[in-house]
Amino acid sequence: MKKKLGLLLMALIVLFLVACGGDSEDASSNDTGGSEDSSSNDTESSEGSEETVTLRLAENHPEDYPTTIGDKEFARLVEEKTDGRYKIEVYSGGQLGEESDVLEQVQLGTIELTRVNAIPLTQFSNDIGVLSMPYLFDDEEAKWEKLNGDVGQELLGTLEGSNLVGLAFYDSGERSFYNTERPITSPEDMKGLKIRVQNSELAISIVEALGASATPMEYGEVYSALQTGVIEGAENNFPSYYTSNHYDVAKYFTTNGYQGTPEVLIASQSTWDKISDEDKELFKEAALESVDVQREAWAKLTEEARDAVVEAGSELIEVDDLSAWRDAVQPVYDEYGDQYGEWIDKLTE
Ligand code: GTR
Repeated sequence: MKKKLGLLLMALIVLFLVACGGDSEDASSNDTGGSEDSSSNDTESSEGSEETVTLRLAENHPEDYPTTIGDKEFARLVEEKTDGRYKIEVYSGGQLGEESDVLEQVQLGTIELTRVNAIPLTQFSNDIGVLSMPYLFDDEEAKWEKLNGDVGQELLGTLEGSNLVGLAFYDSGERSFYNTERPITSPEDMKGLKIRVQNSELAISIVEALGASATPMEYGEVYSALQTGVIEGAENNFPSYYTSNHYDVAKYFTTNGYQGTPEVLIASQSTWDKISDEDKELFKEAALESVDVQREAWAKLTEEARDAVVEAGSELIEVDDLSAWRDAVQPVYDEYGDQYGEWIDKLTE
């Protein structure tokens, strides 16, 4: 009896050991699969060895749009610099939601990274609004020296406390007005037009200073709003006007390039807090190094988009002398000048 019990006990011990061994193998292979398939912020496995952490980056533009090209270069560089400790998967085409929903999720940490325009960021850092002041920058190269340098980093730092961490700026050229109604040659022609704007007080102020009425709306809703007459116009750069097909429904494009707001690469604070200081530096380096590739793609698509919309029948109303437009937005400087004075000096001196 004793012998039988002893054998049973031994068999149980062997079974237990086999089961444990099997489990640990499964667990580690599951971990690797899991972190590749879904997002995970755990930097270490249960054994303490390092594994790949997969992060998702939300992008609202299509696959071959310049910001997506920048995101992918950032992803490539992060993977390379961290020796594969981090992998970033880019979800383009708004798969993860519209810009403001994505921003909320990034704040919550349910999406780890995103690329957004700087205008919607104004609701989290007033200071960042300075980048959307009309006719702020005269010289593109000087602008990029500032944005890629200390002033740019200082501005991104003003997001602190909003659960968003700004990593670098991407090019978004200049925004101009387009509409379904008529050729707009001067600010007076804007009177009474219903214009879609991004979700920002400053964007509303600018459009109102021009005598038009501003309707804040998500980017993904603009095409049908133009088509159905809910709005009569919008504003954006050539690449967005083209790839969103807005040119299909709003063919009068006035080249008054009134706003040079850049794009921004953003990390969630909760993701950021889980990254080691060394790796944070590598992320920042990767973000800044990806800017050149993004800007090159930007310049290329801007040309192509301009040609393509003209080819498709858009009417470009060329504005050579911007002085009337600059005068018309003066009330915006009267309203925001004090608030932004110091930043304007830093960015343009
Ligand atoms: C684009 C920008 C998008 C989005 C869009 C908009 O230029 O790249 O992220 O902000 O404008 O007007 O909503």
